[in-house]
Amino acid sequence: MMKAKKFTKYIKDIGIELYAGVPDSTLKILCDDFNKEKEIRHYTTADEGAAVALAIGEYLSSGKAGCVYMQNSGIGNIVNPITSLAHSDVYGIPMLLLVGWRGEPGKKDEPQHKFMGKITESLLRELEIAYSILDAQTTEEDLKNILTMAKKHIDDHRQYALVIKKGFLENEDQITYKNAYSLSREEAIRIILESADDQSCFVSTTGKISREVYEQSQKIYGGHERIFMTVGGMGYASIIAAGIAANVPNQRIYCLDGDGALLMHMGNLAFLGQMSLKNMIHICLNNEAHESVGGMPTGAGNFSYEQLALDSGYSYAARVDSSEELKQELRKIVKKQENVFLEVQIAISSREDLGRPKETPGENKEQFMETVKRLQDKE
Ligand SMILES: Cc1ncc(C[n+]2csc(CCOP(=O)(O)OP(=O)(O)O)c2C)c(N)n1
Repeated sequence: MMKAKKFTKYIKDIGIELYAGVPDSTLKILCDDFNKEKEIRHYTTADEGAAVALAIGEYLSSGKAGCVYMQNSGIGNIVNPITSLAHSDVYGIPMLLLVGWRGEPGKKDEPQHKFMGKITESLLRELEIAYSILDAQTTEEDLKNILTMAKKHIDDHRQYALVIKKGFLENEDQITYKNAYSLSREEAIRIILESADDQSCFVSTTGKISREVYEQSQKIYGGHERIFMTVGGMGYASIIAAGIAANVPNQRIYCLDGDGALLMHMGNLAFLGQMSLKNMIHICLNNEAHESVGGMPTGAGNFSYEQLALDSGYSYAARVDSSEELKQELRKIVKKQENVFLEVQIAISSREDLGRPKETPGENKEQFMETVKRLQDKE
């Protein structure tokens, strides 16, 4: 086990000054350290591919490799800039990748991590990225040797990855991130679900939002067959919702999005503005943070998603930060037949004992599809 501060120091020692990525729970302690460190340049990017691009810019302007960190699901987002730009067959841009390993074979984890966990090593091999695995047994001496090897790849204009297992980083006092808002996400979700009619369906985004929607749906509706949880594919919930809404014009589809997820594929907002669906209500639960993986700031700061939605072509948008305002807006919105966006400013918090879906994703999919069909047949 290693202290995050020490790990960062060893990386700095091989000449890396730029640190960029998207937070992950396996790397929470390290992300906290990057946020505290005064001597490094640290940026939280909207997606992992952008962090790779930032490291490319770093190299082009300084000749120094950058460090890009991510959950292994983020490998999905780096494949294009790595294969088509950074790989030695193209520009040959070196960088150090830190990859948090979810879904490690043989370890219990959520279903959305299973396949990516299984193929993480083979994907890196396929991308011709040499790598080492760091775990609870990795000593300082091991790390020094691994980084000497990484440096050789970097000097040879190649990428090198450190695949980090849970247990490598020593648990220490973690930062509790705060913002200026008091409405809890769970309360906001409860109010939204309670305000919807019994024909409405919901698409929820990756992380704890889906877990809270699942629990609240169970409490309020006695089941969860009207919700589709976007358990992976962070950033795509709104487009999935649009795909559904376009086929079921007489039903209202709510998308419960997160600010981090919305940022990750923000270009889609312009597409949704153009699609102009009259039966979709897009709600961004904005805590200015990646709460589900530890509450680290998104990097967008106090950004107006309401304004962004209007500029993207939504015909109505509003911003609220209290239960009363939220209830009022929802009463207004349900009367509209418009392309609606609602930004809800919420606190960075969640319940320790928050549950997880009990069914498999496949079972949930079947239930959701049957429900959508039944509600359509009733029309
Ligand atoms: C491509 C990808 N990168 C990173 C993650 C890890 N991850 C899961 S949830 C989450 C935070 C989402 O933040 P936000 O949408 O703001 O919702 P919040 O958790 O704050 O409610 C992250 C980074 C992921 N699932 N997929």
